[in-house]
Amino acid sequence: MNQYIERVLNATKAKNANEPEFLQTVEEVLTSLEPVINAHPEYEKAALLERMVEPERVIEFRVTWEDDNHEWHVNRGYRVQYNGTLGPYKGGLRFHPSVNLSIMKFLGFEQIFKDSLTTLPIGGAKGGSDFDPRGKSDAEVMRFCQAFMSELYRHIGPDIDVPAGDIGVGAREVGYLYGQYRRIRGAFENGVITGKGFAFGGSLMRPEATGFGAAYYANEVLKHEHDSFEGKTVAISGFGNVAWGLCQKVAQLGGKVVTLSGPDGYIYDPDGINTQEKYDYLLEMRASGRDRVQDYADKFDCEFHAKEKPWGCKVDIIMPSATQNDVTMEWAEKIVANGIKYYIEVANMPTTNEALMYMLGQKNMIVAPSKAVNAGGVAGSALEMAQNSERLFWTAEEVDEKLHRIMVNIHDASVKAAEQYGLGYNLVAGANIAGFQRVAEAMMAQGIF
Ligand code: 2IT
Repeated sequence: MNQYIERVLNATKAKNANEPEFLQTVEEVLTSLEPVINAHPEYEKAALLERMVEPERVIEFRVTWEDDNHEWHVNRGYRVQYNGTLGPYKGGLRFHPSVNLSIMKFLGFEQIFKDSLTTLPIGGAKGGSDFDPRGKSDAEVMRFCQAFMSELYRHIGPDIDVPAGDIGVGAREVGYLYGQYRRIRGAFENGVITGKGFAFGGSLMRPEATGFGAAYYANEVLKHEHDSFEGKTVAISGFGNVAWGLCQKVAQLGGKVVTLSGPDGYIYDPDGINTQEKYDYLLEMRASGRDRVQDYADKFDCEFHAKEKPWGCKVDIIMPSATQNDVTMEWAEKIVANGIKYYIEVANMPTTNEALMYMLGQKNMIVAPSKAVNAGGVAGSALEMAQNSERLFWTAEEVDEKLHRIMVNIHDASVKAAEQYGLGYNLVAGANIAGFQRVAEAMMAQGIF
C-alpha cells in the first residue's frame, strides 16, 4: 500500500480506536485512493488526507424533553460538520438508539464524497440523536424535535449548515424542527433544512429522490451490461422512505421488488411490491411507528420469515436499503453461491468491508457503492435549497429530470475516474476517486488550515 495512506490510516486507527464504523469507512475510502495519491505527491506535502479524516467541527449537546407522563428524559444530540470546502455543510439527521459518535462520523465522512459526487455546491455533514422514536406519541416527537432544535439552531443556517432527514427523521420531524428554528430565529429562512412539506418550501420529488435515484443508477449499471430491469427480481431490506421510492421506480422500469425487511424479519412477496395499495401501505406501516414488517405479510398474505434477512433469496439483483453492516461475510458467501450478478448498495455502508472486498473480487459480479447509488437523496435536497433561495417551485417533472441527469452523471463520472487509473469497471473505486478529486482540488485551492 502507498506509505502515505498507510501512515494516515494507522494514525486514524490509533486516535479513534473506539469508533469502529468510522474506521471502517475511512479504511474503505482511503485504500481505494491509492492510484490518485501515487499520482499526486503534493497532497502529502499539504497534509491533505490528515485534514480530510479530521472533522472541521463536532458538536455534541444535551437534549432534554418531557414525555406524556410528565417525566423528563435526556438524550445526546450531535452535528458533525465534516468538510465545508464545496458548500454549506449538508447531510441528514438520524434519530435512532444506535446513534453514537462513531456512527455520526462514519456517516459524515461518507457524506463528503457523496455530496461531491452530485456536483452540486454542498459540503459534508451528519447529525442526529440516540432518541428512539419507536412507540413515541406525536406530541412527544414534537417536544423532542423542539428541544433538539433549541440547541442546534445556533450552529446552522441556509449558508452555514443545512440538515435533512435520515432514519427516524421524516417529513413530520423536519416540520417540527423547522417550526422551532423559525420561532427562535424570528425569520422565514426555510433554506436551513430540507425534506420540508411542500406547503412551506419542500421540493416536489424530494420524498422519492433517494429511491428513484437508486433505481436510475442501477438502470445505468444494467445498461452498461447490455441488460435491463425488464423481468428482473430484486431483494431489498428496509421498508422506509427509501424502500417506498425504490419499489415504485423499479416497477416502472419493468422489475419487481420481492422482499422487504424490518427488525422483526423479512417478507417475501412473489407478486412484487408494485401496486399503489402496497406503496401506500408502506407509508402506513412507517407512520404507525411499530417498526414491524410482519404487518405487510399479514395484510397481503405472503411469507414472513421471523428474525431473518432476505439475502439468501434467489433473485437477480440485491439492493440493501436499511442500515449499516446489514450484509456480512456470511451473507456475501450466500449471495455469491446463489450466482447473483448485481449487488447494488443503497443504505449508507450496508456491507462490511470484508464482504464488500469479497464480492468485488468475484469476476461475474458487479458491485455498486452506496455513496453513489443513494446520492439522489441529497441531490434532491440541494435542488430544494436552490428553489428556496430563488423563492420558486419547480414542477415534479423538472425535478425528476434534473435528478435523473445527476444520477446518470454520477455513474458516468465514476466509470471515467476508475478508467483514468486503469481500474476497469470498478464503481466502488470510481466513486471514491471521483468524489475525492473535487474535494481535493478545492481544499488545495483554499489554502492549508
Ligand atoms: O444519507 C443521506 O444522504 C441523507 N440522509 C440525505 C441527506 C440530505 O441532506 O438530504
